Amino acid sequence: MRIGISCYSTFGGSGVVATEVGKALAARGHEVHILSPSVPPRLLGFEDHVFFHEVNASPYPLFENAPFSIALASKMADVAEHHGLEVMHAHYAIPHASAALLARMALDHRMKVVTTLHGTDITVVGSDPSYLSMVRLAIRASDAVTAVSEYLRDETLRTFQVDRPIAVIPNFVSPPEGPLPDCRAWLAPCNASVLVHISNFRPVKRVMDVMKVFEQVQVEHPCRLVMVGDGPDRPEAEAYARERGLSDRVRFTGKQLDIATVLACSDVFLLPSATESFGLAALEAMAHQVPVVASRVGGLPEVVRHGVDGFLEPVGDVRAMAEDVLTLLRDRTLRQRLGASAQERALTTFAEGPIVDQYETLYDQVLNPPKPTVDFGAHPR
Ligand code: GMT
Repeated sequence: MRIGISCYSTFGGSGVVATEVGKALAARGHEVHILSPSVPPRLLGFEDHVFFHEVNASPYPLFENAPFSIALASKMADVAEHHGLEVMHAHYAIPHASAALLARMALDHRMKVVTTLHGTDITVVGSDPSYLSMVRLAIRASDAVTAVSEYLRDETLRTFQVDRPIAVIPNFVSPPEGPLPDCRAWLAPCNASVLVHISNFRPVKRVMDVMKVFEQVQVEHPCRLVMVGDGPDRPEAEAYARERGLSDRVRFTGKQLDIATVLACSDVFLLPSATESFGLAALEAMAHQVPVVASRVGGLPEVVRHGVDGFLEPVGDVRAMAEDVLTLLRDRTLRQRLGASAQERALTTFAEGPIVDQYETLYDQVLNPPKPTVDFGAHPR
């Protein structure tokens, strides 16, 4: 098949998933064209059957903001026309799905549109009145729609009051590639334990809860906190670390491509989000045998089993999360047991191969829909 994949290039789960799906499909021999404002972080190096197309919205004095959605739709139509794309897979509804529908019109429906909903495109920004009607149209008019968790599918049906099938195709992870450098010695000297948080530091991630959990834990157990990523709430978290005298125990790494090295030397992963449709970062931690302490919210319970792969607590319950972390840090056997079961779950239930199969089957279905059966009624004799 010849497949277009449209996604954001910022550090974030939807771009990661889109790129990994694209690479996996290319490895199966499909021709994959990735469209994005810049090269997505996971699209490193040269990959056979993968082609990248940069989307640029040219400025013009009349524009207050150059219309990215139109430039994206235009690029989709051009790439589809010149490379004979059969399917455009839009990751994140705004604006990728709407742009794909425009491109499909421009191509007189010679290309199918598959939309994958990721999370805040439904739960936060997508339900904002300034976007809602177009997100609803994108959901109704795509040839197929997928959601990354059952929670997100149900939220989509409820919020947008649409009546159409939405396939749940969860996110996936690959086994860690080793050997990885051992950074524990310099990250956490004197055998201190390592807590880690990875996100885009937006309000939905509640990074101040991460700081407060760590603050409580470090009073009772020697540990360090590694904060990976960047975003609007990083300055507040850094200020908190300074004001509370925690700076020598908290390391803000900024955005990192090599999260595997950090995860390989971490003891607990923290994800106290206000909402999370899936929690890809938690799944990546699990793949590295790192148990997760997270909020019991959204799709997280579909990924992390409470008491089996980690612990889930109500949103904002910093005390309970700190207790869970201490339980894990104090009991090495428990931590190893939860870490092992987390890894087993990540690499079986969320293994790349069977999940990419589901996308491949879906493309096949939109390209070759079952023929409607014609009922000629009973023949009168
Ligand atoms: O919503 C975001 O934080 C951004 C979005 C993305 O584009 O990275 O993340 C969402 O999609 C990820 C990949 O499917 C999921 O793992 C995240 O849970 C989801 N984020 C939220 O629901 C907050």
